[in-house]
Amino acid sequence: TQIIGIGIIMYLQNPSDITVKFNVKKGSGSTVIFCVERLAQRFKSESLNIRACIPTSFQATQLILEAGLPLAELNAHPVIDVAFDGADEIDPSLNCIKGGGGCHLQEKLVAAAAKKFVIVADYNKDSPALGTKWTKGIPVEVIPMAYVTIQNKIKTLKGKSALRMGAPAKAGPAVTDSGNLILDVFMSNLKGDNAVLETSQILKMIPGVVETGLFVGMAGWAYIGLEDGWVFNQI
Ligand code: DER
Repeated sequence: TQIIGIGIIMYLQNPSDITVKFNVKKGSGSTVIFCVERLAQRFKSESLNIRACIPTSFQATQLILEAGLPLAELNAHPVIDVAFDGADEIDPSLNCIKGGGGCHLQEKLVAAAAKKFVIVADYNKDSPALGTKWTKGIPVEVIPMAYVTIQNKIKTLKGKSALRMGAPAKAGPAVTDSGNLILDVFMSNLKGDNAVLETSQILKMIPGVVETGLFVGMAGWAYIGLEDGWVFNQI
């Protein structure tokens, strides 16, 4: 019995059994939907041994419930066998930028609790260096009362940032599932493992930063959907 995550985390029999053939779609969390659908299908038709699915967001919770999979929470299952999630960009070492959908805090908590973290994404996300294809900055979740001081600190580090807004769905800033704000941060060099790790550590050290969307050295596998519908398995 294992645990898996897809913007969700679940217990499953064998992650290598999961072949996901998905269309190319963009947006926030759209790719992992195909993964959940396939898991739900196999859960029903093959009695796949999924004990618990742990969501990474409100949206993932809805997805699990709609798919008829067993919903659970991280505190009840702190050790996860496999986590599946999408990404906004993936570099050759499988470092990722996540948080386009603003849920990277919970996504990282779930991924960090997983023995295996698997990315499912389309070929547009496969990149030689982070920041090349995803040009909207590194999503950084921050404590609301400190967002200006954090922006100032980022400036002293020669970076730039923008407060993510909720429009058109909401006036004012986008608010995360944990009640925080998001800064989209532009730092100069994200090429290579050291640069990514260093940037992640520097940002994390700023008081008031809750979590960054840099997932460094966390993913062990990536299933990359190709234009012709096939999936490339990158390890
Ligand atoms: O929000 C995120 O962290 C995800 O990486 C998400 O942006 C991926 O979404 P997509 O599969 O719809 O591109």
